Amino acid sequence: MSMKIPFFNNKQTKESFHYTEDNTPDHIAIIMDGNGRWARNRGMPRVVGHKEGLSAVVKIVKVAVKCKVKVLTLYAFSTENWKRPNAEVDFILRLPKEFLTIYLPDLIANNVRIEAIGDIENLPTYTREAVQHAIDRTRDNDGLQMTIALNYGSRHEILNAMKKMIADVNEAKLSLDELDEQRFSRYLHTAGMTEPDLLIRTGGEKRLSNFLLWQLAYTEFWFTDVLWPDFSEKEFMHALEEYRQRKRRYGGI
Ligand code: V0D
Repeated sequence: MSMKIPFFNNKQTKESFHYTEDNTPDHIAIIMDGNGRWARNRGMPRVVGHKEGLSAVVKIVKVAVKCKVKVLTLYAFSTENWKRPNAEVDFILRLPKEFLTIYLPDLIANNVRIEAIGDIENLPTYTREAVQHAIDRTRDNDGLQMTIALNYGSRHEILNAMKKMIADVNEAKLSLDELDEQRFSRYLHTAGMTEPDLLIRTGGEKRLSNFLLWQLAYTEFWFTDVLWPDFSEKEFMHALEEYRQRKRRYGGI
């Protein structure tokens, strides 16, 4: 049975009305695909779609806050994205600063904590510094955790985890007998995070594209043809509703 629970967060605004429904996923991962196509459909350059994608991000973050989702992990830039034309890569890597300049105060007002996963060290300084500033600035917030996957690739993450783990074995900090799934996952970028309950991919493709391969082992998948800039509260709520139905069905068998 679902029930609405009014709730005011510590920022006490009229808008900060939260409600919970049974079986709301705690952790949602999203592949935000379809930005380039959104622009092309309008006869505009691809980068216009990426920029339009920014407003969809903040919109969905706010809906997630409202639904009391605990973690939102967004695939913003993959290690494969470097293969795109230089000008597009450069444009995309300037988006975090642009996004945060506009929306960081709003995210802080919503008690959001920003985190990043991926190979952050190998990003341009302007990208890394903008993201690091946001992480530092939101460190003490205890509302929604918004994890940005930046320069992220899952196979790279797994291989890197394995290397660090082997180093610990060689230094006798870990023995092979005590190695299990739980210990291994501590070497991943997502160490300490819960695994996603629901994966959403917009833009019509039905694949993982090297996103969270280990972490998605038991996750429910939900795909939509809607392009990311058009993704709205309505589709997000639809995904949550289908997730709740699936959980209820399994529970009944
Ligand atoms: C482009 C659509 C938000 C997908 C959304 C550099 C691709 C817009 C961020 C963001 C991107 C990054 C860091 C942060 C807060 C937000 C972002 C990138 C691309 C990759 F702390 N949108 N966004 N980062 N796109």
